[in-house]
Amino acid sequence: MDRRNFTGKISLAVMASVLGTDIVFGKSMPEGYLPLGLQEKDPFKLFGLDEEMVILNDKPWNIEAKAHLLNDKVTPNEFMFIRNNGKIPENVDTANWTLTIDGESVQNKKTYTLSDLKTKFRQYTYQLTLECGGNGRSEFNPPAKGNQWTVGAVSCANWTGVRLRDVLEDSGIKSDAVYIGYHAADTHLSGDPTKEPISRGVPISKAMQEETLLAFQMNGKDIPIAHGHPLRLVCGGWPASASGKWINRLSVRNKVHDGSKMGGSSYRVPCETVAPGTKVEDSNMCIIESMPVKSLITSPKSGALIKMGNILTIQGHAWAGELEVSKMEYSIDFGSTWHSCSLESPVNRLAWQHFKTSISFPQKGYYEVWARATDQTGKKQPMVLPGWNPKGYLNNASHRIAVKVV
Ligand SMILES: Nc1nc2c(c(=O)[nH]1)N[C@H]1C(S)=C(S)[C@@H](COP(=O)(O)O)O[C@H]1N2
Ligand SMILES: [Mo]
Repeated sequence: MDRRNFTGKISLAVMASVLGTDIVFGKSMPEGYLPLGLQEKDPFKLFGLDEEMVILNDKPWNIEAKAHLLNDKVTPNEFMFIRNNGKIPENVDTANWTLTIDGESVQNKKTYTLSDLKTKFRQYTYQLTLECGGNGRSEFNPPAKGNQWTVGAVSCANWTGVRLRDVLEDSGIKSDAVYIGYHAADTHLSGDPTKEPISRGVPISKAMQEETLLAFQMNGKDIPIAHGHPLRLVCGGWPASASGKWINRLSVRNKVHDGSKMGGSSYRVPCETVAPGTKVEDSNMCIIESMPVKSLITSPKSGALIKMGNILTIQGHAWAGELEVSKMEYSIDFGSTWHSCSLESPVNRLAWQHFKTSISFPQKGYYEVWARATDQTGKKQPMVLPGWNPKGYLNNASHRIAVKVV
């Protein structure tokens, strides 16, 4: 964030949210004064991130976790990936923030303040898995343009808010409603105020699910600014691009939403598998919906050393978009034989599941532990890169760690 843009425009509430605590005598600060704590450009301090998080891009900010940082059952704020398409809004005024529900297929266009949302509707908390559609992009060949995410653009935090369904029902949706599209307060990198960095959405059926939230809290506190303070949409199990941050308007559409990054090769893949590098017509590209089955070994860290005769415990998470993961396996012989891990049920639908197992190795030497999840329909993670697509989405290949037995 740029000091010049900060000064004078930023509200006390936003400063407090970036600092992670109230500014006790904030009302006495001279107008336009930027507290020292915010003159910091260090993204780790700015976003309260662990120093091991990896910065992929600073314009806009895109930051991922390493596998071993994601070992917690519920992802803490400091290990949560940050993915931005534009500039994080700087003048968020929580007291005057509103959400407008409009669009062709709404009966009554309505505007809610945050306190309307909080008081008028029942609140729910769910653990929801959010994975960037481009997570794993760095492995594609030929390479795909965009942030070179490895494995760490996934999180499962606790989200608290109201059901989108309850708010949509309050505004009244018409029977011809097809899709909802979000609009948000972040700004386009070009500086052009008429352009939206991203404006995506989901079909009505996904919007109406119990777990689809208009959230104002993450992990029990106000959502951090980088993750969408003061209001974000959370559509667990779908590419996280559907979960609009800083939202101030939701349009109920009578057609598939046509906002920024809904068309072309954005968050879309060839409807049928194509050979790597193929040019695919727009009309043969399909919007990514539920994310595919995937897993991550979060402990130990790749490169672990263990003593011959000792048992290695591995653990991690598995998820499968809208589906449940029904089986978790590992291999230490490059996929020739597979053995099962214990797997917990999700705490709620769309939350990732935790696996664990103990492994003993036959002799000293170099090994790889490969992990493979199977979803409830029997679909397994592939061993190698799945179907190539122009933007490098949906790489759910088996995760692996190196282990040396000495
Ligand atoms: N307004 C807005 N919402 C957004 C984005 C954005 O750039 N602007 N990025 C999307 C993408 S592509 C992802 S992967 C997730 C990332 O959420 P996070 O930064 O909270 O992890 O936010 C989504 N929501
Ligand atoms: Mo994303």
